[in-house]
Amino acid sequence: MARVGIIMGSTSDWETMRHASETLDALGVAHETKVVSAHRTPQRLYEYASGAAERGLQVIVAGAGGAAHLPGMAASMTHLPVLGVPVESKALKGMDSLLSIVQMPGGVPVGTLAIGKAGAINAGLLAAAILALGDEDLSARLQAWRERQTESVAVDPA
Ligand code: RP5
Repeated sequence: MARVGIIMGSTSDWETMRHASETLDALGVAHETKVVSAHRTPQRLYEYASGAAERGLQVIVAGAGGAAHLPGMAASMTHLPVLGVPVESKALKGMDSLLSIVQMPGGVPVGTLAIGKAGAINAGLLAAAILALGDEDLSARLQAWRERQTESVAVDPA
């Protein structure tokens, strides 16, 4: 059963959001991926976010670009932690996405990550870290992942 729900505003976001999915795959975290648009499919968003906890999801990762209301609207309809990934937009390079996602009013939090691929990878890692608080096996896998990353960093630049 999926523990993390990765949602995105458009199929065009998949190139970015697939990195969150691949990170969760690498850590052995069951997850699902769906296109859910705050603007184009508001009813789908309502049903997804309001039913997420009941379906067993524990964390939602939401990626969107431009006027990126998806993470905030999802957070308004669930008590689950919502991690927002600003997708890089063509017109404003993702600054619009970032500011749309990060500047939530007090009371409805969205954990906002970096713009683009780095943010998607880190959303996967952060979702895993949240779940690892109550899952020793996952915690061990996450620590091993971090150790492998450390070991893979070259000492010499060339
Ligand atoms: C947002 O509009 C999506 O999250 C996407 O990043 C952006 C552009 O969507 P498309 O026009 O490519 O479908 O809703």
